[in-house]
Amino acid sequence: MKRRYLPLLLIPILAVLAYVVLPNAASRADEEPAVAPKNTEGKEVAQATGSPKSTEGSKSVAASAKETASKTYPALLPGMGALEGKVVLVGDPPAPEAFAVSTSNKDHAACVAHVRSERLTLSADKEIRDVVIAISGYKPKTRVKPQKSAVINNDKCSFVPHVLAVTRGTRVQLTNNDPFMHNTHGLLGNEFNLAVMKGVPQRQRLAKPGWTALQCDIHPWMKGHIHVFDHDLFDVSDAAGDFKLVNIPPGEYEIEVWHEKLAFSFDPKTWRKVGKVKIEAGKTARLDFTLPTP
Ligand SMILES: [Cu+2]
Repeated sequence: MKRRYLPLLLIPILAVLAYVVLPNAASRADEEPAVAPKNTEGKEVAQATGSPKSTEGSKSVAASAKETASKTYPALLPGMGALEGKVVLVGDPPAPEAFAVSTSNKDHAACVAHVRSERLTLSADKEIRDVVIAISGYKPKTRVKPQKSAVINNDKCSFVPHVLAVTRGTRVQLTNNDPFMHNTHGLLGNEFNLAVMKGVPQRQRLAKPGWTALQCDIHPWMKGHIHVFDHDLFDVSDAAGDFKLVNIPPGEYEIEVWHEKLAFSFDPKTWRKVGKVKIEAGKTARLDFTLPTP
């Protein structure tokens, strides 16, 4: 390789370092704790974006709760079992992380009221959103099919959902609700960089299994994650910390998890193991587990 191209090699290395190191380096803030408010019925809801005091923030919270409520799972097939459970933080929630929307950013005014760090989103009962739960080392007998639908929306300067898990080969649709441009930049596992305008969705095939980090280069605080699996026995916990895996062949399995802040791993082989389960045909096993506060 010619010497003048060598500095180009530094670009992806610096991008990865910035992604991994900077959020951890920024730790102290006067931000409100990342604990969700209760809604009028006393049920906890996700504090998806923004201050709960602002009108726009309240709308976002309502939208997030609705999104969670509408999550559906396939029907249980004959001879198969299921697993469900809840993941809760044990210990005191950590201090909120510093989170800054640069005042020099052209979209500062449109974004600042709505966004916050989503590296740890808890309900009022410390239930954890965005934990990826999977059956460890599962190898399906037939090659997994791509999912028919998967969407990441750029909404009020956040990726929604913050963490997406899909089967290998799925084409994720990238949409934009904001009246200005975002770009969705995938790093590590699946590399891509697509500009996304309102009303002009983009599609990206996710061919590589493993972790893909997402960022928007126009709004550098926008971060997200995609996990791509070679099987379909996984889920991402919702705002109430709940998850469900359906159509598991009967047997004994180990369950492993990933979380951006509480159970982070670069390598799918080193995900945190949280328990063993026995799956029986026609039955739904249960595994509730905790993750310790960092
Ligand atoms: Cu953006």
